[in-house]
Amino acid sequence: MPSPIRVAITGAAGQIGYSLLFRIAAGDMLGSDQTISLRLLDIPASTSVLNGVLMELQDCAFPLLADVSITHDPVVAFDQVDLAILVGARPRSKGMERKDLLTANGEIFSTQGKILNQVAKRDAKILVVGNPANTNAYIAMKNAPDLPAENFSAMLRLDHNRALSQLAMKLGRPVAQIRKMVVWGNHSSTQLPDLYHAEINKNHVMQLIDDPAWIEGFFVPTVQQRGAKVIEARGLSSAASAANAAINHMRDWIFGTRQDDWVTMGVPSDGSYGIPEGVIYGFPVTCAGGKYSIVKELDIHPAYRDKLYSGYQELLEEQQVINHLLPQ
Ligand code: NAX
Repeated sequence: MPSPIRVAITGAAGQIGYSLLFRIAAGDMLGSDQTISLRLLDIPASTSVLNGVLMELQDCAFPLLADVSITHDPVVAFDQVDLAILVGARPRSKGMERKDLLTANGEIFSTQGKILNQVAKRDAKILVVGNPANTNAYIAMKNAPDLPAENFSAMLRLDHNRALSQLAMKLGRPVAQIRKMVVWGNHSSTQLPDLYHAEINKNHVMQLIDDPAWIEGFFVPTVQQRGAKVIEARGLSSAASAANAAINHMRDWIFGTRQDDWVTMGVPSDGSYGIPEGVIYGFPVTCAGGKYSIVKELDIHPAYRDKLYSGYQELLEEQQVINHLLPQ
């Protein structure tokens, strides 16, 4: 069996952490032939909870879990890591302005970016889940100038999966048959789920949708507002589905996307689709050999062109708030 892959997870005592760690340790992310060394990071106030999570991981006796350690020091957590999943972030508290949340969380990701820059493996793959995910990923990337920019990504896979499922339910077809979904832009309510390229058995799904009004009237708003609906129903934000999406994101990035398909990842823009460089944006990507490539030259639905740009503008507005956290 190959030597263990070192995986750091921040916010490990949180609710996404609780759904994520056990699946990773069971082999869902890296396969059943790969041992794993888990580095779990959380803040000192969460030490007791993290200790409980550690005990439960030990009690599972996972054959693939070579070792697991807990810490509140990111230098220890990120030391020589191959993969880092940055989940830990502050929730928005009552009365907190969005601007204050951006700054508070931005500070976490600027510190973690600097430390990853110092101690992570030079080819470490880093996924940011903590919100606002795109901007936090951008902050971490900018504070880690010695790591390749393309090794930083933000999670839009939950939005992508939500879009796949809504379409599958509408068509009464298995989700696995649907290919070429994309959710453009920011992981926020400006995100744009786009099914105009989607296919089932090489047929465009548009040929199968009998009431096109469903797209803008139901599909798009349902995907955009799904997170809020889950909070409304559960009293807590999405956790198991977010953990599942993080696993999907990492697995596809490492092992590759399937033939004739793509997935959505938040990645640094290269100017594709008129989105200027300088933001981390949700694009359709294919992955092979541990690298992603943005799918180019799709025909964008005319009504969507301005919407794609709105997502970019929102990301620029977010960046203005956290500009002081970027190396000048
Ligand atoms: P929880 O509040 O349950 O857990 C967050 C954990 O992070 C806590 O244990 C906390 O102590 C820890 N933490 C806070 N600051 C930290 C720091 N500086 N270093 C390490 N750990 C730190 O939140 P949870 O439901 O797990 O959600 C975590 C984040 O994911 C939130 O920002 C949430 O908004 C975001 N989400 C992102 C999604 C996406 O699709 N990108 C979807 C799900 C989720 O809403």
